[in-house]
Amino acid sequence: MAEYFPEVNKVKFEGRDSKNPLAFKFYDPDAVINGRKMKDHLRFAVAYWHTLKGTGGDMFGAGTWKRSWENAADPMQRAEDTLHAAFEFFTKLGVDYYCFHDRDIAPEGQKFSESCKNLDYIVKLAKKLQSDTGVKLLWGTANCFSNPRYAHGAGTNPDPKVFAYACAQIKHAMEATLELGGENYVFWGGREGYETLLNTNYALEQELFARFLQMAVDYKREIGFEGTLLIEPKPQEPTKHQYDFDSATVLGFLRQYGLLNEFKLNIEANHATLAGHTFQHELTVAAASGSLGSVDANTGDMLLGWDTDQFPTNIYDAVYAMMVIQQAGGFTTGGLNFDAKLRRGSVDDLDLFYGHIVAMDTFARGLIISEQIIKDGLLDEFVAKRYSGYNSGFGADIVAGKADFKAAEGFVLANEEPVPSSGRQEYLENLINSYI
Ligand code: XLS
Ligand code: CA
Ligand code: CA
Repeated sequence: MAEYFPEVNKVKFEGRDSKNPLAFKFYDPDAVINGRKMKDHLRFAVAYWHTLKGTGGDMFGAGTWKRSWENAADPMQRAEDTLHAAFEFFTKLGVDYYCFHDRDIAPEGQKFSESCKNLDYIVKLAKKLQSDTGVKLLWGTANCFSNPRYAHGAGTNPDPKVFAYACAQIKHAMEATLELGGENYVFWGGREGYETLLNTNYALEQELFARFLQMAVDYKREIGFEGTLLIEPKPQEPTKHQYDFDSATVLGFLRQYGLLNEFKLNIEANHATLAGHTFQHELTVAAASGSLGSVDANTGDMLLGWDTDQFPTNIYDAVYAMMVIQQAGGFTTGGLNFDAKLRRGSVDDLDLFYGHIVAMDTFARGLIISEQIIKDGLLDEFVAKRYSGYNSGFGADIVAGKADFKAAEGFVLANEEPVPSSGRQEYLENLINSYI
């Protein structure tokens, strides 16, 4: 069996003072924090598409590297070699999970039936490698955006033939996910949206999208898939306006169509910033509805307005994200999937390790620091005090739904003019800095 990363042994935890770039400084998988192992809090996953299939290409130029696992002329042989390289990478890096699109792991055939056959063959091999290594599938998904047939969308396509094709493709990808014990199934609607309203029946497309998702829910029940269905918001790119714009939009849509209990959200950091929000905001909105499912952990570049999918290295972002995740009770079926790709100039295979190691260490620090902040309780205490007026008197009546405008008027007449008390933003920012 070929070895694809001969220069790397298993990446180990060596502690903060280590100067070894192929060791973890903060991520100590079996260390217990608040009764749970670090690896079980963080549930790291590798994204097959970027890590195994990325080429370094962008819209201005061709790929800048060619991986040794992509050498075979026959596409099925290439898929097999890639799968072996993938599991070698997962085990050497020490992640417990991976994620894929159907077309990442197996090539699309001339006909739908051939595509299904290709996928089934690779799924069988993946199942064996999963059981040999203990690596698990965090989520599967279908690529319903690359093939030209999806130019005008999948579940919102004006042509029912394409709608049907997407359903059939997702049916098969759900079956593959079930077969591999996947813990979630993701819907990212890259082309569910519009380029111009001049040719778009917006109302019908919304209805179609709801029908599409309901069919997925029905099929999930039919085959006994017990994982979580996730929707991944993104405001645009490739589509000018994507229907799953952000957390709030998706939650409103799900509520409107009675689907709120059927789906949770997969929040991607870079998509949050594209929507004009922070990562922390998107996580908070999802968590407030009990809909925080999983996370695509990456980052954009604040000077660039597109989806650069970089490896996350910002400690503050990781701390704020982990605070929301942990306060929402931590991950159940979800995890932290590194939907991140190397910069075009990072051309070596080894750079794949460096990218993941810094990302894992960043979130390990995020976890350690956020747990300390939560445990000390100073921030919570401040927030609780800020809203304490709602615990009694007229405030409690408001929360209990017992107040009305007339009662409010009576309350105002009987009380003194309200004066603002300090929100203490700078004090709190200083408090956070004291932990970092
Ligand atoms: C693209 C998305 C995509 C989803 C899975 O921007 O991040 O990769 O995560 O289809
Ligand atoms: Ca993503
Ligand atoms: Ca992205």
